[in-house]
Amino acid sequence: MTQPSSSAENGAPFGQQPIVQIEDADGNAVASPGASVTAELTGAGGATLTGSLVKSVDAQGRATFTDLSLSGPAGTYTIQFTSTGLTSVSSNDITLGAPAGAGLIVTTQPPSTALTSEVWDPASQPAVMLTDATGNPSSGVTVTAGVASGSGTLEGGLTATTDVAGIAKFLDLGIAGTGAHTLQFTTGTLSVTSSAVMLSALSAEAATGKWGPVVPWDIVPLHMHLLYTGKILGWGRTESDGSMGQPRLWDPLSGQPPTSAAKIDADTMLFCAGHAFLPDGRLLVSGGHKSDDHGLDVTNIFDPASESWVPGLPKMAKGRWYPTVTELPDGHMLTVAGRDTTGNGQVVTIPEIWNGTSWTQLTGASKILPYYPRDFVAPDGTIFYAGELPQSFWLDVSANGGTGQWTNGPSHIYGFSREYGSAVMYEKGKILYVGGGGDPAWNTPGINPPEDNAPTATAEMIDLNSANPQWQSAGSMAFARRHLNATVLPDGEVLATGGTRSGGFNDLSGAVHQAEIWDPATGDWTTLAANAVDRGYHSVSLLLPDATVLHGASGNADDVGGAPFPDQKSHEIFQPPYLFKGARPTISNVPATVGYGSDFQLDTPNIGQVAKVRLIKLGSVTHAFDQDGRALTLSFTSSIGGVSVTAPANANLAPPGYYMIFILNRNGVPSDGQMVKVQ
Ligand SMILES: [Cu+2]
Repeated sequence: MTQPSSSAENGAPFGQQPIVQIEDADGNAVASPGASVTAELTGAGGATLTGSLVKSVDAQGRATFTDLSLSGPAGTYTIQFTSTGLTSVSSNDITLGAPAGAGLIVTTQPPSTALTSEVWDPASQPAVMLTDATGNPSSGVTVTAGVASGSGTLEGGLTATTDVAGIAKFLDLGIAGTGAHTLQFTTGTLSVTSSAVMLSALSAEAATGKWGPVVPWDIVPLHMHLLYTGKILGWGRTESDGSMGQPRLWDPLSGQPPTSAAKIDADTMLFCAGHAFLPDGRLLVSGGHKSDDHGLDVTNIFDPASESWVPGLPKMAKGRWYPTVTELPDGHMLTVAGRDTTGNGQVVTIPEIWNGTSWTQLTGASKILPYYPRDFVAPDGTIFYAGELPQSFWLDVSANGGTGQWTNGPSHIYGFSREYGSAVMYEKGKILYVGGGGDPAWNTPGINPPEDNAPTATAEMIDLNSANPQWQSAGSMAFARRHLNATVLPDGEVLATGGTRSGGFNDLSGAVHQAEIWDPATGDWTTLAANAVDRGYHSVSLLLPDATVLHGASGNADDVGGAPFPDQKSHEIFQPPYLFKGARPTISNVPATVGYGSDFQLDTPNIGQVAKVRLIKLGSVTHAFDQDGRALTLSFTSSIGGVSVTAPANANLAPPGYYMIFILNRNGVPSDGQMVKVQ
């Protein structure tokens, strides 16, 4: 190789630029078409290597660098040159001189291109170095950033303080505006101007989000679960030949399509069961399908570690078809309602609790509830029934000597039953119930709730943290919907997908394709992009670790009310607007397990950019409801290398098990979710 200059002027290109030759083991030049060489500064010292750091080799296998320079504290540095698959090589020592006189130089330039208001990636956050009249670094001095040219507004922390090396590193800058801008950094009488940032407007998708293509499955995956392994377990009613539907296990990261997902047979029909995750991440499935309106009394558990069903589990006292399973704070599992094995489709009135080895009936707590109750663990540890009935109820499983007791709660504003509306706990103790209603013929034997023929666009919310919780308006969607799915997003907003605005059970002539999003800060709904496929009865939506939402299925049902329900053996992926607002923060490390009330370290390169930390339980969705869904915002403080996050205070707020943890920047742009077990 040709060595770079052995001494370098601070901030100026080397007089002699390095040339690196690729050679074989015997020292012969090798042409190596397509190869490139990367230059990187090694060793401590705090200087920055700038210029074109990656060079493609020429026909003789030579990489010729043209504009490398060093800036920063005076000292001795070496440059390492690497090329994929080859032994790297280091330069001779380079002596960097002190900067001349008192001065301020830019050691890390802002990005050359960015989106308006984007929080720039940490590697593109500007840094400047301040030296005194003798050329030594000046520490502890505040440097202020501003816009030097361009009409935009600088956002983020506008001051930074020099460290012992004289470096002031900015952490979370961005510019709201379009076109070319430069930054000015000022301290005292000194100032320096950065290279240009060319800013682009946001794409339309930053307002509407974007739907991906229709992805085929072999089945209608109308029950769908995100496992802690990152794989998705899904099942429907039937196979293509009409035989009993069997679960599929699909790994979205495998690159393989869902049609090649492994089929993992269960020995009973899991269609129309209830389900939620156990504390250890296994999936508990309560009941299943004997015939329409008649359930099975079986217990099934899927183990994501062995990717198999646990055999020989004890049965429930009653069959359950359309029950809801809720994980209790103590890790036991509550199953409520559903239709029995025998009789005339009557509701099972007595809940049962799975203690890990067997079921116990809550004989003190008898109530008739419609299909798939929208149940949640409240902050006080009781169960809150949010609907579908207009009246809410509380279930205390420990009352009556452990036999349970229901008490009356507040009523919805909407006067009709919200059947096949969707409900989510989007924040600690806060529930949004949206849409539903619309079929007077869809009766629950033994009760007669008021039913309108049309579904509703209205939404309501309740704060269970308050002393006297009451349902309050949460605005209205642009479209009335029944059979919609509500999904909590990492940023705390709630996405509504699919459903139909027609009256009756599932008239898909009114299928709604536009997604809508609810902002809890404003209470406003915003209409987003439209998907391609009618997805009504038996559709699902599931938040994935990459912060997208899978929306799929529909149909695979007996015809109710004379309208056809086509089988939709597919899903579509929705990228919410936050994925179109520039660089995403990343989580580099998080503990595998966190204990209630403890502080834990979350590592991120996005120092100074974290605006929010969110915890979201892995979804277990069917029939317009995520039975295991909940999300909460965690408090944090900055720490070395990231943030120190405080885990949920107790299991009422976050029942034990697997959650995804996300960090978000001030624009609400989320990281990928990392799996963490709360215990
Ligand atoms: Cu169903």
